[in-house]
Amino acid sequence: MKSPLDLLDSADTPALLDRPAPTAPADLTLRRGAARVLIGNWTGTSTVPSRTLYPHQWSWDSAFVAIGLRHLSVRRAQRELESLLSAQWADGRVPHIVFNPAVPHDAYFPSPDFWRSSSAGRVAGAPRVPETSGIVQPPVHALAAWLVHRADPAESRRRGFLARVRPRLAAWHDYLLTRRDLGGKGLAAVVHPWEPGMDNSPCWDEALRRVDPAPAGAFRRADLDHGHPADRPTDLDYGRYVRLAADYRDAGYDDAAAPHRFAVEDPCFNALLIVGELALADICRELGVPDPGHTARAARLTEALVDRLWDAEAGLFRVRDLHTGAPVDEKGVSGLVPLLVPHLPADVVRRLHATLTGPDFRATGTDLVPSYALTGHAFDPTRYWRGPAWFNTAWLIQRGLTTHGHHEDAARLRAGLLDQAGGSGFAEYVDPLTGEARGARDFSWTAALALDLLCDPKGATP
Ligand code: 9WN
Repeated sequence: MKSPLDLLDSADTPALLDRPAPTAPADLTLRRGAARVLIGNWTGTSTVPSRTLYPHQWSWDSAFVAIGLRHLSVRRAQRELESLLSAQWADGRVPHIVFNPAVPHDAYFPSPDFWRSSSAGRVAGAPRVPETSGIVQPPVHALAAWLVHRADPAESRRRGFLARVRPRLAAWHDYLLTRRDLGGKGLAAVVHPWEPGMDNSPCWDEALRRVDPAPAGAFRRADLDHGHPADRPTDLDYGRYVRLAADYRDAGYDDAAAPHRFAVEDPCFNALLIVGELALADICRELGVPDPGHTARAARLTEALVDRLWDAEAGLFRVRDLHTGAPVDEKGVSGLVPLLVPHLPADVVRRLHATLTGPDFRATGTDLVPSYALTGHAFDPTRYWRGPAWFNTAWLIQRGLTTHGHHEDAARLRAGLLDQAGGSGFAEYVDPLTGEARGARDFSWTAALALDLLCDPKGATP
């Protein structure tokens, strides 16, 4: 029988089969399983997060997928990122979904006829084709581009990969640092709970209470055709998501004109922006072009992140609600992800590590990190971002632990991620108390990030 790796077309994979494969049988099985998922979810130009639940291209998913794909096919990883970036709007935003025109509208909600990017987003600079959503997701792309380059620098140079993506990545970050600096203090704001990628985190509850939900009969959820209602956001949450997205659309996706009834500064989103700016500085160095200010911007953003979002008493970063101006009194995994940022004050790193391994998140063994504090009043082990443990946040925190020299903790988390990725059938997320698989299976970023940790065991390609 053919191995999944043999199914990759050879034009795509010049260097693939030369790569050293893991030798332990369990690792080999995991690698084959992860490759099977990524090959199965490949559409020809990009990778869907899940064939059933998410049948289009998602922004931060594609970045995570590229990070794993680079170990299978550097060219395919490049294509993953470039297909996403080719849907970038003229104002610099990278949309959170790029729709596949071949997929029927009722396969996912909200569909292209809801967002109407090519008409409603015309003035903001949406492309004529493809249709996209009008909101964004966390900026993991510059880091992904840099890691894809590092996987095979010669091939990347030969194809001019970094030179092509750099201007688009820089425009993307410029959009976030200008039009999205809604608080005026140097951080990027998110204007919809889908933007930070952690849709129904309790961190948004208070801000969402201000939003009148769209009536239940005004839309039809497609997610419940595939996902269990107990694992997914509630109808009330969905009504509010729909209202916020419709208001933004009706304002032409214009950040200055939109009502933005939901506007928050999120620590994970901004930490990824900092790491992305540092990746852009590396990219400039590699291309031999002067750094137009990415290093300095990363330093300013780091200062603003600590200044605006660090809660010394709680020992983690908080979300800041721009309507009340106050930090949100909830402990989400987003508040731990800034461990990724290299130049944090030593005391912040020490406290973050203590919170991560303390009673709220209990990351002392091989369990993945819950998306919300185990001790929190809204903790729910099965419902999406209200408790379940996700593989992308575990990967980010594992990288953060390595960045700050916590190698043993990083190795444990890595072992847990690999074990649970394979053991759960590459689940979208798991119950943090039992490890039981939840959400979609054969989920792309779970496979990609497991593959990455298998092939880059220290989990920290510089
Ligand atoms: C809305 C695709 C996306 C992820 C998000 C995750 C979920 C979408 C949804 O799926 O969000 O964007 O329909 O629930 O929360 O992080 O990018 O995998």
